[in-house]
Amino acid sequence: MERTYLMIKPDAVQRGLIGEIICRFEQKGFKLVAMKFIRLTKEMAEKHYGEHADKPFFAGLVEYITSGPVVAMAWEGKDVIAVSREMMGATNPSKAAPGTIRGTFAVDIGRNVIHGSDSPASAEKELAIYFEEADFVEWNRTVESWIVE
Ligand code: YYY
Ligand code: MG
Repeated sequence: MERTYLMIKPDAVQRGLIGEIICRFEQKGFKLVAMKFIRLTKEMAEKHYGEHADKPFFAGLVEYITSGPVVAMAWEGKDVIAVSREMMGATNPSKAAPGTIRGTFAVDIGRNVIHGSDSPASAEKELAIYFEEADFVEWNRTVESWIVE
């Protein structure tokens, strides 16, 4: 089953949106398989956002993402990588469709409340930054057959 890395960013934690955001992925039918409440070190942040190292917003991005605790999560499910990106909405909340997470809870690209892996390769890379193999919990959801045929 496909896995992705989702992270509730410091602004969403500060604003009391942890429950709201987790609720959406639970209700959709995705399965939580790992979760940590942590504060990123500068090294973790630079690794996570390595692809943006030469962008003008990089320093501010690292400062923001390390400014307070985040909720680091691994979620599993059918097409979870692409579907969770759709549920998040566009990177710039002003362009994010109403009803998406960013479209509902955010207005500024620098405070866009959630991160989600954008491909299988980035999911693998990002999950490895936050989790060891032992952190992933194997569990059977009793409703599984009512979610996936
Ligand atoms: O994957 P996603 O978070 O939707 O966007 P990315 O293009 O990977 O950029 C990562 C992160 O950087 C974005 O969530 C906000 C921030 N950012 C920014 O502050 N200013 C930009 N012009 C582009 C991205
Ligand atoms: Mg990205």
